[in-house]
Amino acid sequence: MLRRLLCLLLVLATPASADWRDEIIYFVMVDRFADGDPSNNEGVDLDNPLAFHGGDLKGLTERLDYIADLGATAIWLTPVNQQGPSIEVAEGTFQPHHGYWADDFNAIDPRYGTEDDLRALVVAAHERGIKVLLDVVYNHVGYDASWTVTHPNWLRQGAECGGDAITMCLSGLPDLKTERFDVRSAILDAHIGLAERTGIDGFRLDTYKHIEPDFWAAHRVFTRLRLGEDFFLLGEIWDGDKYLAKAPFEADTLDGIFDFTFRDHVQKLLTGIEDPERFARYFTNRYEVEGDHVLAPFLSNHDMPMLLAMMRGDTAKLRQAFALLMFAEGPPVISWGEEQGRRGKAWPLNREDMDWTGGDVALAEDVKVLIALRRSEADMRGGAVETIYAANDLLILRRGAITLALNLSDTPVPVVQGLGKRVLYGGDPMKLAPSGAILFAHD
Ligand SMILES: [Ca+2]
Repeated sequence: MLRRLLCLLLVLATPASADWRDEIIYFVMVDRFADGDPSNNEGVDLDNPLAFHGGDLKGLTERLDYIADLGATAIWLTPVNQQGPSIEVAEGTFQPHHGYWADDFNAIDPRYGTEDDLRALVVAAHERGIKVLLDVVYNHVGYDASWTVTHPNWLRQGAECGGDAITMCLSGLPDLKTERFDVRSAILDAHIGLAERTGIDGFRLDTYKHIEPDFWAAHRVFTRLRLGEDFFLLGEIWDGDKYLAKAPFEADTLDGIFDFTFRDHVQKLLTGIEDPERFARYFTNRYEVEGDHVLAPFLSNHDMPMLLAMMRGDTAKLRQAFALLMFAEGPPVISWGEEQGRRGKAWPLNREDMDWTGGDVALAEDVKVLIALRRSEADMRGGAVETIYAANDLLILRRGAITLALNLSDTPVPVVQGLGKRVLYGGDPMKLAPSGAILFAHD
């Protein structure tokens, strides 16, 4: 009996991140995904890439079946707090469509919807087995936000802005004095309160490295106390990799960080800048993390050009990238529309609206197959990656009983048949197409 109880306790004590290693995360910029309520389209200008485009929580909820059908098991959505004023930039009027320029952390921006809409989204997502990660900002408020008038002593502005990562005013935004107890109370209560009331499963934490570690330690204590042990914390640390993950993982202030190096190496491999041997060395060593913490690989995010744009629209190479993404350790992250060939160039053109006419349907079908394999083949999620061959424009990697081969040349190559009995993806192994990818199983 005691033994059974101990086993049960061990199961209950499993960290949140252990489950998250198996998730497929779909990233949605709320304003750019789906417009479910035209009545809240204040200031919408579809011709201006810097303006609001009308997407909202209702639209996202209505499209959850699309995300479930793709095979994603979690969504990460951009912040939904009430936003501050627009600003004028060289490119035109810049509205806070992205959600990172908050005015009021205690209110939802009506352009995204209401708190009830967020709650309804979470319920509908959970009904489909999809978890919800909400993006929250603790580092700054929007330009000319209300607190610049009502609580100026809570903010660093102008001459007060420091020169280090913690006290700098990122992009000139008013920097929250997160070292102050009253500021901490206000912002922790706001974000954690919203999470309590809406039942979300975790936070994506913006600008992690711009806030002092002891704030994040307090944050972990409060999220554990009020939201439970399983509440997942995924931090954005620019250039994130296993080295930058070390401090927050050792301090256990985060469950995971985004792996920025993954995108960088995949892009270099597929554009011929990095040879397969060097890539294989990186790929087999990228995932050395403390305990059950995770590094989340991705191909593109909203702060960089889409990978497809960097590969001049070559969708064969994007298929190779997706094959690597689904073969990589850590929960893969897919940006909205990337699966159907969204190819936004540099900012501000990298945040296009989701194409609900389907985009590149054949590509999306292949991505679905790769996602389904990731979910059905346990070896594609668990265990280390090893190199079988990496030279002469050919890369062959193995995870458990699954082998992935990529042809990096522009001529067909035969791949040794002994690599596996069953072809899971990618056609004829005796004639692996230029920029082709193939997955085998041994059983
Ligand atoms: Ca709308």
